[in-house]
Amino acid sequence: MIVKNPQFEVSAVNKKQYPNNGLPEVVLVGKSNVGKSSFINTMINRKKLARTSSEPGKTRQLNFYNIDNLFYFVDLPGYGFSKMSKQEQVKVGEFIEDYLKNRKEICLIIFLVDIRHDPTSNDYLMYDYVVRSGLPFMILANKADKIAKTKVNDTAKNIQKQLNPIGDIPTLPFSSENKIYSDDVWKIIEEHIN
Ligand SMILES: Nc1nc2c(ncn2[C@@H]2O[C@H](COP(=O)(O)OP(=O)(O)O)[C@@H](O)[C@H]2O)c(=O)[nH]1
Ligand SMILES: [Mg+2]
Repeated sequence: MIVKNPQFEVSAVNKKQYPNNGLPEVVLVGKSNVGKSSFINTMINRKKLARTSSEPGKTRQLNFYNIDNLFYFVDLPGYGFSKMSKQEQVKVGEFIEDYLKNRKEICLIIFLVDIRHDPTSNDYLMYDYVVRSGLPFMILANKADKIAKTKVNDTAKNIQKQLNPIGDIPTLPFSSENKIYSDDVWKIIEEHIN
């Protein structure tokens, strides 16, 4: 897909601020710094539309990016942010869970993990939220540029084995630094927004 006119639309801190035009939503989920905002920028070919690197003060907001009036990328708050208090982490967890459970517009969840590491305990917790939401999702093993090219596919498969031993959830490598990975992800997105 060639994106022509991506627009940042709204940072929502409560449901009333969510868009109400019924466009499907593709949601980015993953721990802080895993690359959710960078993913959006890479897919839409804009260096800085989505704001990268996390801001501890603004954890409980959803950022909606309108992609050519076809769908939204929704940037969820990251979890596992070390500077966040336990209490705040619980609140962020509830905020995310509520959105995933109740938002009818969600058509696909993109679950990002870091290809360089085994999934963390927070990743497993979040994975369970996503599974329990019953929504379609895929796993992206991000920052693939950080490991040897020859190891990328096997490492992504290994991450899938850990999170999804049954092997029914599409799992692909990704890198915001390297366009070659975006085409396969676009294919899956296009299947879900139509
Ligand atoms: N090498 C590399 N760095 C990345 C990649 N994706 C994100 N980053 C970097 O990781 C940091 C966090 O990215 P960001 O998109 O803000 O993560 P978010 O907190 O999940 O939204 C930034 O310094 C990015 O430049 C990637 O695919 N490869
Ligand atoms: Mg971000």
